[in-house]
Amino acid sequence: MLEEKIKSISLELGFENCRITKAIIPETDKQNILDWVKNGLNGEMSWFEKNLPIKLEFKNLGFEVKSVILLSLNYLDEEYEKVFSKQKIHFSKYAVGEDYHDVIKEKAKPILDYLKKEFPKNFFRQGVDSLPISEKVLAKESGLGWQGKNTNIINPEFGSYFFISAILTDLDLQVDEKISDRCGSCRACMDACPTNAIFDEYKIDATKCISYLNIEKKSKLEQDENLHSWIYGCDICQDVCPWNFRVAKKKNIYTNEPKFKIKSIFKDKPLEEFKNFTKSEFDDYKKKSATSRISFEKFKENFFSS
Ligand code: B12
Ligand code: SF4
Ligand code: SF4
Repeated sequence: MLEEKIKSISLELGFENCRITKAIIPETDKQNILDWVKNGLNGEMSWFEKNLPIKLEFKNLGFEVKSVILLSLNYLDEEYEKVFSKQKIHFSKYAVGEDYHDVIKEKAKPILDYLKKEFPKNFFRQGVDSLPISEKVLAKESGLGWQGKNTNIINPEFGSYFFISAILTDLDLQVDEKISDRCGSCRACMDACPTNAIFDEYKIDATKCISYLNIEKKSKLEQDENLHSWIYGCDICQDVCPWNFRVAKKKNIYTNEPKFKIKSIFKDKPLEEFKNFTKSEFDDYKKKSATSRISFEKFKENFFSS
């Protein structure tokens, strides 16, 4: 069966999970996304609004998208705690290895090759954080995980330290079932968020999120915009989640992807010394790194605002 074949290739390649859903964004999610933008909660991420017809309706993608294959790849390196836990400033777990966009694109290539060979008349498009689609909504619909109150997708076995990649196709594939929300009465992420960015259950004001402030916000940080010692991204609402620190940790769920291992530069010197980088040292360090989203000036600003 085709769906089983796609899943077995994905697992053989090292993806931890592969699920399938229809290319449909449920009405409640559509409305939530529209409200989010209407209320300006996307801040300076104007690229988010530009592509709403694609995000909500899969329009203008060059073919009629019928199904979406969702892949997940764990990124937490088991050495992370040892390398970073005693440091005074913090660097997010998803960005200490090689650039996940490149790594996942390369890793998923054999799936695309297989599909294109078997179905030469059909269309396939793969992306990770690169196509203007709602990866979390599709992941939730496919049962890759449920959407937690911190708004990340959580899997009952793997926790939430994983990337999501989607393959869009005009093939009509058999879909998987959703899984239930297992947050229950927990509010740990909401209580721990230092900026109150999670202002209500399942609702995030990106303009307050540290990950937005230290990566996506292009204008200068305001005096009251505190990065709470995070130089790149923020992991607090995931670190306090029992599905990560209790369940996944107990099962030793770490990345199996060698390219997500912590780059040696992080082991050679403490993070604090990164603030002395010259522009050329920074450019060198940024090569093949997930930190390529920020400029030298932004990187420096993050140090001085943290
Ligand atoms: C924009 C964006 C951001 C923004 C906004 C974050 C956000 N929550 O949307 C910023 C810059 C802040 C950000 C930060 C991070 N991001 Co980001 N980001 C994205 C991006 C590009 C789009 C997400 C999106 O569509 N947001 C729109 C809003 C409206 O979505 P939402 O908050 O999930 O809203 C839903 C819920 O609120 C729900 N809802 C609303 N009300 C209610 C009420 C109830 C009762 C219920 C049940 C639900 C519900 O409905 C909404 C629509 O579905 C995706 C990639 C992609 N193309 O999808 C990556 C993505 C979501 N990011 C990712 C990651 C890893 C992160 C960080 C962990 C990185 C870091 N360590 O710093 C943080 C996490 C911060 C957080 N708590 O969310 C991963 C998440 C993987 C996972 N396991 O979930 C993604 C999927 C990238 C990838 N391909 O792997 N990100
Ligand atoms: S990533 Fe940090 S700032 Fe953003 S919602 Fe989570 S805890 Fe709050
Ligand atoms: S910390 Fe608790 S409420 Fe937040 S996402 Fe995890 S289980 Fe859900």
